[in-house]
Amino acid sequence: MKKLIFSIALFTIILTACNNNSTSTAENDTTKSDESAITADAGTSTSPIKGIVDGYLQLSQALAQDNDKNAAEAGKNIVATMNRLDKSSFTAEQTKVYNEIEVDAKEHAEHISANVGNLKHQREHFDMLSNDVYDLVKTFGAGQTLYQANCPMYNNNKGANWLTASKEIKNPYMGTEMSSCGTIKEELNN
Ligand SMILES: [Cu+2]
Repeated sequence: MKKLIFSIALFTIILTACNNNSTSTAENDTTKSDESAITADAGTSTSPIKGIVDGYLQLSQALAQDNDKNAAEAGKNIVATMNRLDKSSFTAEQTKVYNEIEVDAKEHAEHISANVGNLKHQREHFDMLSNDVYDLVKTFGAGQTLYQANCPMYNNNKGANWLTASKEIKNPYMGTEMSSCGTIKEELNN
């Protein structure tokens, strides 16, 4: 009897875990479509750097999948977004931080877009771009929860950071070869 109760308890836990998963996925989906609706309308209530963050997350996902072409496409999107960014609503502090990273971040995104066939070089620029985007998110907020993750092995164990919207590690530096390598360092809740 004890055994049976234990089994039921365990089964319930598993069920609950699965339910949680599906609920959060559904929630994410809803959030996503809501956000795009807002962007299509006016974009006033979203973070001013939302386009950059979206392009960055798209880039990270492409690198995690060893997809150099999609990475290049995402790099191009980041440059385009930055070129048409409306800075008129920035605060003094936001303007200062944005001006500090603007040229640098654009250059990294451009190199990533120009290096189809060279994932290694795309990842070198992604490493530096990640620091720029981190500074932006810290200053502007991303309008969504992001996490800073760390890969200890990249660049001969010098390590590198990246930003992710999910706690589940999909390593953009090691790619499919070592997809789950890395840890979450910080939650950026804004
Ligand atoms: Cu380069």
